[in-house]
Amino acid sequence: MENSKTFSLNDHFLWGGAVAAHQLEGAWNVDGKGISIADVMTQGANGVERKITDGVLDGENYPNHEAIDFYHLYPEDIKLFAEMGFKCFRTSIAWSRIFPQGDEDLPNEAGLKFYDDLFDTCLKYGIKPVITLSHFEMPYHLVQVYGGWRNRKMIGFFTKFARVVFERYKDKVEYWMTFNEINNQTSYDMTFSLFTNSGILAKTGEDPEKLMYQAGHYETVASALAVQIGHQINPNFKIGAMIAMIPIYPASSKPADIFKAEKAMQIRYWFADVQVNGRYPDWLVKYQQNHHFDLDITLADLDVLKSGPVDYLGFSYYMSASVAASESDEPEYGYKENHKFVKNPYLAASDWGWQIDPQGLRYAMNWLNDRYHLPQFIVENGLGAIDQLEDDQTIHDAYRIDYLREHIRQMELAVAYDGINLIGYTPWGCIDLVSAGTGQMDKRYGFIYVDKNDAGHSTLKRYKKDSFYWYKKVIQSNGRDLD
Ligand code: P53
Repeated sequence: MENSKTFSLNDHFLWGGAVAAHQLEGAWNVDGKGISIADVMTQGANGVERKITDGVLDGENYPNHEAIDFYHLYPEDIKLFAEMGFKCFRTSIAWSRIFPQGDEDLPNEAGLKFYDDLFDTCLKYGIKPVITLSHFEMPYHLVQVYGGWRNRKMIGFFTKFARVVFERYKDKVEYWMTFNEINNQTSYDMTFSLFTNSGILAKTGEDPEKLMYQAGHYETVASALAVQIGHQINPNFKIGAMIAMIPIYPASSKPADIFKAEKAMQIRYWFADVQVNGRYPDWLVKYQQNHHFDLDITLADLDVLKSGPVDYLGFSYYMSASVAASESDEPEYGYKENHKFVKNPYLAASDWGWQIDPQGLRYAMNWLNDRYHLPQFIVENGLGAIDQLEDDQTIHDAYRIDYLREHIRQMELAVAYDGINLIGYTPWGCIDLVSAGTGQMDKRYGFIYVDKNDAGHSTLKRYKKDSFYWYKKVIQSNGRDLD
């Protein structure tokens, strides 16, 4: 399929892996770290939601408290990443290590020091840190006292945090992202995602949709300000958006299905529209007026949005979805109507029901390029699966290799034939970690197995899976050898 004339990943292509602080660091209350929103979420299971508790309660199981103890074990883990040949490593900075409560004037030096050491270790191996400022992990104090991102004060707390870490790591980090999967909170069941994205728990009688649009406004303003601050501190910084890219297809070629899919895409991608174009899309201005949301959006905010567009588009890609029109659809195609996904008969799904669609990645890259005309960075992709540690300490994860191979193929086609300017590729959970959605350890993504499971067994020992050796070969050959 591939021929050398059209093969075009350049020599600087950033192969690597991705994680998030709260999902692997553990050490939740060590060296002055404050409680984060991830610290009050219990372990769920496949099909069983995590609970959000009122603070940290005795007798509950909080998987992020220990996670895989990367906080103490990272030198060994980075060494394994280096052995695979990583050029970059995407992680996040736990906001609550730097500002334990979020509203202090001065940062916590021990937290800053941890990331200095972590980034130095990466750089020693020639691995560039790629850093998300906020990955589902704001200080819990900001939820309790200010109500999370429903409050305009959050813009100030976030930009203060951004400024401190930009200053501190300006010579160690070049690639940044502001908010992880900022658009994840557009999902229909907003209880969970409003909390993980925005630290908001809707009160009785409050409209979660309105809260999402208000939080989303403050977050896009904060993101644009962070882009400006970052560029002042180091003009070479590349500061990106980060969206959860789930293309939504029409279930059929029926015009009503096609139009509904278009509306569903508009709803899902308005965050990126604002972060890239520096303005609200027209449909959303109308929608917010029609619904009398009466949001706090000032003219000064709109100027800020204009002056802080992102440098590149980071996105996760795991799956696609589909929608079908129904008789009861309103002409407006409102929020809920667009989130009733139907099964795609052409696609298989993971054990967690995520539809596997490698070609959808190429489709997504084209769609994003046509819409945004920006360099792209695939900062998450992967298969959550149950792995078996054999008696001889091997893990045969052929299903994961198959998943990644097919996605990398499509990604390479998009570069070779569609002209996509792709910066890099960092598969999710390059070492097993705590699932964001379910809080499980048993839902694994890694090239490196961590001996810890949902039933409570844990040695935290690391083992190389078959995919470890495979990915090493992929990187060594710059994506040519995918067998
Ligand atoms: P988990 C939903 C849909 C797509 C991506 O997810 C998502 C989510 C949230 O669960 O999140 C991203 O662990 C996220 C990571 C997360 C990863 O995908 O639920 O950025 O933090 O771990 C995989 O299997």
